[in-house]
Order: sequence, then structure tokens, then C-alpha cells
Amino acid sequence: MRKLTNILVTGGAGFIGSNFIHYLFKDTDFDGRIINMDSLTYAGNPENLTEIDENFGGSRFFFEKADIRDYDAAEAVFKKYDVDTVIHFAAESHVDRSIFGPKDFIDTNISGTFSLLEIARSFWENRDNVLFHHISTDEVFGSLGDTGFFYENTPYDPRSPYSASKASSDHLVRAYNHTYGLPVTLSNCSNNYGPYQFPEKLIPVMIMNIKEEKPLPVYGDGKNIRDWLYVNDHNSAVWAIVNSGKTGETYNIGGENEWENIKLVNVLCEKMAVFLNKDKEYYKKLITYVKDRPGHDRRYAINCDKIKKELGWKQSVDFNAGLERTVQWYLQNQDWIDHVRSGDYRNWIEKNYSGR
Ligand code: NAD
Ligand code: TDX
Repeated sequence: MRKLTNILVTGGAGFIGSNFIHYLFKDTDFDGRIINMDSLTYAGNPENLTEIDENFGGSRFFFEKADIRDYDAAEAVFKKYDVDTVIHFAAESHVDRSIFGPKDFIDTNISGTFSLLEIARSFWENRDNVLFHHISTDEVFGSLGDTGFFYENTPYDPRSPYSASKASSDHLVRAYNHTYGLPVTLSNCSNNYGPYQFPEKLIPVMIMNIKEEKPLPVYGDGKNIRDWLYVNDHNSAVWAIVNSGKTGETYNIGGENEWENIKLVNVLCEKMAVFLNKDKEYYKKLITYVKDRPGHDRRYAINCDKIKKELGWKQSVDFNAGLERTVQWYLQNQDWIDHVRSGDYRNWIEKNYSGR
């Protein structure tokens, strides 16, 4: 087990990062400090961590509003808290946005990661017990046909500006380990779902549109397949890696839970009908096939035998229970929804999605 004391979480105000911070405080025996460094883009919401801030703010939890691309600001955070561990979630993460405007993806995902690596390399020179963990995605491996899986050694074949920028950052992280000996670990994960997911990704978009009885936009023929994982199962895997993963290694994390988009949307209609006491067929009639995402990857499926065998990790939330928990969370948190939708999000959606 590594000794982790001052953990810098980048992007901790986003979907997975904020769940990770909740997870660390509530579900692990970690007793050190967490520093959340986030520039609060449209996807970053400090409200996700209000409860943590109220309970641990100023003692074991700290928030620093800083951009990972800003070397001086990020370096000051390393120094201020004597950071020994980085868990790097911060990224531009939405594939559709990367198609409409790739530049932010190149800047944050590639240049931002490069800047953090440079800081870690210089700040940790000649130090032991330090680790840079990089969070990545299964999308770097490309798209699968009807069969097969992504393994840790599957050649990279990114096909969207988002996945190309993540692939590039993965290569940089490995290069810093190989060239400079920077202690790193990496993980490539499949699609996450759960509370606090920004309402532009499939599951929250569908939950909200069903609730508001709006059209449910299914891209293309709806037969694209994703492998869904409950966000806390991703987080327990990351925690296992940063504690016990081998330096220099990559671990795949997946749900072993493949769903065609259209089937998943139908299930959401059925669950929402139960929660809202409505007719599921009424909701299903809202399903609207829309123009396909350009370059839409057909199927993702992760083989995660390595982390299971080597670190004893496994998924703990079954899809039915996880979806119900997620639906309930969105139904109970209308204020959160109203806040995130009142900003840039609404303008962006209106600009890019009108008429789709
Ligand atoms: P998200 O978009 O919800 O959150 C990203 C966070 O990073 C936000 O809080 C944002 O403010 C912050 N951020 C963005 N640019 C920044 C910058 N330049 N400086 C500082 N902070 C910045 O993303 P997410 O879904 O939580 O994804 C987190 C990580 O996990 C990403 O690296 C993503 O590639 C990876 N990932 C996500 C999924 C998924 O299904 N969501 C699956 C696999 C991997
Ligand atoms: O309205 C929609 N209709 C639709 O059919 C949306 C938002 C999506 N889709 C489809 C596209 C995909 O096939 O649903 C699938 C899932 O789409 P997203 O939720 O946008 O996720 P995806 O593109 O698969 O990428 C996600 O998983 C991997 C995350 O956003 C990435 O950050 C992560 O790396």
C-alpha cells in the first residue's frame, strides 16, 4: 500500500471527480487532505461538494480555483499543500462539444496535462512516495464491431477530437514515466453514470427530457453500444490503483454491462413511468431518432480482468439498482438541475442543437 497524504484531485467539481471526493470521505479510511483544483468550466459545479465543504472544509478539504494550463497557479497549489499524489480527472469530456469546438479539448486535455506533468516532474524530483494517476477513457481504443473487447494492450485508434486529445495525454503520461521516471499509473474507463452528471450526456438528458415530456433524441439508428459503469465503481477502482497499482501500469475499468442506446432509453422510460406514475408507452412515444453524431463510434466494451485479478477490484452496483438510484437523484435534485442549466449550457445547446 502506498502512503498517500496530500491528494490533489484535478477536476473535482465535475461529475466523476466530485463523486470521487464524496467516495473518499464517506467510503474509505483515507485520513489525509484532499485539494480540489478546478477552473470551474461550464461542467464544474462547486455545489456538488457543499456537504464535503461543510464537514471538512479548511481541515481536510480545500478548494483551489485554478486552471491546469496555468503553470504558475498550479505549481503554487503543489507547493502550498505539499502535494504527494495527483489524481487527474480534469478534462473537457463531452464528445459532441469536441466535434463543434475541438480547441478547448486540445488545450486542456493535452497542454493542461503536459503542464501538470512538468510541475510534478520538477516538484517531486528525488522524492519517493509520490504518484501521478491519470484518468482516461475507453474511447482511445477506437470502435469495436459486434464482437471483441478492449484490452490494456489494444492499439490506440482514437476517432473524435475528444478521444484523440485523451489519447495524446495518455501518451504524454507514459512518456514521462519512461523518460523521466515519473511515478505514474493510468486507467481507461467505460461510460460512467450516476448523480451529478452534467445534463448533456445520454442518461441525464433522457431522464430530464422524459420528466419534461420533451422529445428523446436518439442518434442515428440507436444501435450504438456502450458499457455502463456506476460512478462509484469507477472510483473504487481508481482508489485501488492509487493505493496498490504497479507504477507505470495501465488498468482498464469497465462495467461488463453493454447496452444498445435505444434499449437503454426504453428502460429509462419504463423506470421513469414507475417513479412518476405514468404510462411507459406515453414516454416511449417521445423517442425521436435524430441526425447521427459525426464519426459516431459503434461499440465500446472493456475487458477488465487485469484489475480484477491483480487488485481484487470488482463492480458492486448492478445496473438496475444503479439506474434507479440515478433516476431518483435527478428527480430529487431539481435545484441542482436548474442551476447547471441556467448558465452557459442552455446557450450552447440552443446554438448547436436547435432543430436536431
Ligand atoms: P466533467 O466534464 O463532468 O468534469 C470535468 C471537470 O474538469 C469540471 O469540473 C471542469 O470544470 C474541470 N476542468 C475542465 N477544464 C479544466 C481546466 N483547464 N483546468 C481545471 N479544471 C478544468 O467530466 P467527467 O465526466 O467527470 O470526466 C472526468 C474524467 O474522466 C475526464 O478525464 C474524462 O475524460 C474521464 N472519463 C469520463 C467518463 C465518463 O463517462 N464521464 C468515462 C471515462 C473517462
Ligand atoms: O442525446 C443523446 N443521444 C444519443 O443517442 C446523447 C447525449 C448521446 N447519445 C448517444 C451517443 C453515444 O452512443 O448515447 C451514447 C452515449 O453518449 P454520451 O453520453 O455523450 O457519452 P459518450 O460519447 O459515449 O462518451 C462518454 O463516455 C466515455 C463520456 O462523455 C466520455 O467523457 C467518456 O470518455
